[in-house]
Amino acid sequence: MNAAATDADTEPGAPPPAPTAAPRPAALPRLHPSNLAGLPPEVARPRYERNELRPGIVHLGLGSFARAFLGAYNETAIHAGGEPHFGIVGVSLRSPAVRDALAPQAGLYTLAERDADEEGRPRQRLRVIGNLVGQIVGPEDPRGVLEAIAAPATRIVSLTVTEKGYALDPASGRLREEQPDIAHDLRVGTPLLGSPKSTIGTLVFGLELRRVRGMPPVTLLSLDNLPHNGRTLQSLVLAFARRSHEALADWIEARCTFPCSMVDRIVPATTDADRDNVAAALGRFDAWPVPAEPYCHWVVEDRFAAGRPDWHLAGARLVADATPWEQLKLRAVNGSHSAVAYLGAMAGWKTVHEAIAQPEMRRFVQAMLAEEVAPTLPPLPGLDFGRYVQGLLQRFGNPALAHRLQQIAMDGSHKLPQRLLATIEQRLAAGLPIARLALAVAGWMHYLRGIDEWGRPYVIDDPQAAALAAARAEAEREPTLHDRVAAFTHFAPVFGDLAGHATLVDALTRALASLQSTGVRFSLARWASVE
Ligand code: CS2
Repeated sequence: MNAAATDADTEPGAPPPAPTAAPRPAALPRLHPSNLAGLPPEVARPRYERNELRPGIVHLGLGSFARAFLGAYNETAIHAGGEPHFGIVGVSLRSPAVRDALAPQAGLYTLAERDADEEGRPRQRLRVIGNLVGQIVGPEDPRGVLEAIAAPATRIVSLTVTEKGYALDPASGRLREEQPDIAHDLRVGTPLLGSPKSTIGTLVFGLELRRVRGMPPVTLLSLDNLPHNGRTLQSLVLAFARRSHEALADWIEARCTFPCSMVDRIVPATTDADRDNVAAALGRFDAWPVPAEPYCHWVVEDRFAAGRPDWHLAGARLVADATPWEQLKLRAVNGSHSAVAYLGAMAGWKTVHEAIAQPEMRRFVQAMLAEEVAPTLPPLPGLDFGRYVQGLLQRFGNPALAHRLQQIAMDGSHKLPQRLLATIEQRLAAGLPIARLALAVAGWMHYLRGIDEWGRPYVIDDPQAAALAAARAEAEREPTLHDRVAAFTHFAPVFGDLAGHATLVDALTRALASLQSTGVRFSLARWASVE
């Protein structure tokens, strides 16, 4: 199968649809409810009546993360005796690829939880997941998506549409009304006059149908790596709705809820090798299995407008305020992931596993987390940060996951603000040093040149790629590296109020000079031990 057919194909802004039909090993039957009974005994499978599941959740963005995270928690909760009213209707917002792969399997797919045993030998636990009860492809059936959101049975509308799917201006926190899909949907204005193209427009139009039909409210649940993801989603939805009409905005504000959540599970894109491996283990062909680490962690605010599945039975932590967890996750897990991705890709390493195995990288990440990230985090009773970091390094070192650095490097302009720059801003305000965080940001700036230390070119996969290239070209006109860096920090979507900040510009200049002249490995070693 075409290697480009990753989960990203289902997300907004993703490349054009990739070919969908994976060549199927001739001898193997397709994974299907009719042949579950013959699976090897060690493969977990639905042990409940699938026909009794009711579609209570509409999920937008049916990529690998949603299937490995929401689908897995939901499955465990159902097995643990949770009520069967929360089957998932998955909505692909761009491409039919996932639907084409899973429809012949009646929505079944395999989750391959992978790590290594004590001797370092890769191992996996296979689980066939059964709670995906329906699929809709937005561009084919936009009305169907709105009807699903408006359906009487729907109680939760959840989202994994990646950072860029929200049309959020990260620096100001506002809806980007000029973004073409949003501008289109604002012009259309109401579901009576046409179909939406953007995620936020889709939500608002669906909610409008609910409201005019007198349906009960729903919970809107963001599962993306955004700061205050629930509150952020709420303010974007309300900003859009207020532009349509006040009564709708008031109804949403008064009746619907938007819990914040912290989601954590590493889910690399599926490769053909994964398909072959899973097929061999199942004795069935699954066109789109999902590999993931065994670890998963979900903290979600318990504010649901119309009930929720018994996700706590599956280990989800239901809390009043998810903020401290979310900051820990975004700054420690995602912040170091991005640092490893940009610096590692420039050094020519391919996967997180390979990059974190380099002693310089490991020491650098440890130092960045302990010295610069930890002091900015709110207290979390019972959390031993040192152990958390050790666990994280072990997760990054998982030899059974080929998590490509280029996958994490995608969409940097939408990731850096909450992963690295918020931490920098907080430290600068307190007069604290930022050298290591600055090396990570400089790693991204260095990466934007599009060619690694071995002279190998790659594509900058970022919705702002053209604007970033223009900003770089503009900065290049400045006479010194310091001036060039200063000019580049005026790229507002990423740096916001930090534009031209003297201490930041100094730190970035030192880091970039070192990366350019001595390379990644040497810079990592030096910055790991800097005072
Ligand atoms: C990664 C995340 O691709 C990325 O940007 O940093 O997807 C990361 O793997 C997850 O957030 C881990 O929970």
